[in-house]
Amino acid sequence: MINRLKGKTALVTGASSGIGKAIAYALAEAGVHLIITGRRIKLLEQIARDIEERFAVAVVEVQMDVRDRDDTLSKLEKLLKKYEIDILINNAGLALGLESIDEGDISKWEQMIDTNIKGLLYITKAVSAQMKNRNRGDIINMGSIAGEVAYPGGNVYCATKAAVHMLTEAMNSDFFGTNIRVGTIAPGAVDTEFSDVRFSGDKSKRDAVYEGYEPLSSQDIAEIAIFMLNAPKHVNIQHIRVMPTAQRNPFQLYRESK
Ligand code: NDP
Ligand code: 8X3
Repeated sequence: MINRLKGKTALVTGASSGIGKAIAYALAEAGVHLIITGRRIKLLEQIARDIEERFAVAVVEVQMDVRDRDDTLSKLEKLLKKYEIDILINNAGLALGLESIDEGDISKWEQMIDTNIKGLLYITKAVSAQMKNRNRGDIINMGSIAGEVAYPGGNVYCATKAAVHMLTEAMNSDFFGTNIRVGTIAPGAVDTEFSDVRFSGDKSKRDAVYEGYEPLSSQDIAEIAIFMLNAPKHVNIQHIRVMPTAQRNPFQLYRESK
């Protein structure tokens, strides 16, 4: 396959674990220089040095809580003065809890909305302005099957991911006439720290999510991201829904019994 990515620069949000981390490694393997962000700076430092040792790319790690608008925008302003960002992976996100609306925890709702929607917007505004000036750039927004099908207790998380999907549509519309391409990846169950976070570290609840079938891996999603980004310039892959073969939708998950 032709490598159209070598020498580009990507900013990956939420690169300290799971899907974002796997995308960072896959981009590095393709020869892409990286700016990796997240709150857990120690993890980002380890990942950055490991990538630099293994691949011939430069990696800059930046501690960034995307909920903090002023800090995020000021760090991005500095980064954008120094780097030309070709690829933006809007991946940072989380689900918290699984309570029905009437029993929901408002602070959890706010954290999901502030991270999954508002954080994505702050970053996109800053980075896409530079992309527009350069008339080039690729943006991948991490959506979810949860943004297409609501399931019990998913409520606010599902709504944030539906917003992400609509923002991909909106960005494609706003960048009409430019070379900026925008796409969503909407996965079903991926085995990451996602369920540890959702269930506040409750291991039995987390393990139950992935029991009796083969979930998607972060690497599966990274391969899809590379496929989208490596497409020829005139090809804009706007949306990919990807599910484990055992999971056809949130309600049909085939688990092998022990
Ligand atoms: P992980 O929990 O493994 O990774 C989440 C990443 O988001 C971490 O790197 C975390 O970094 C970062 N993050 C969370 N909150 C913030 C914040 N406030 N500021 C900056 N970074 C933040 O889960 P996944 O890899 O699974 O999740 C990645 C994306 O994929 C999310 O958007 C999720 O909704 C989506 N997704 C996941 C699916 C799954 O089944 N796992 C399926 C469909 C979509 P740190 O803690 O260091 O800040
Ligand atoms: C993560 C997938 O189905 O747990 O977005 O919401 S799901």
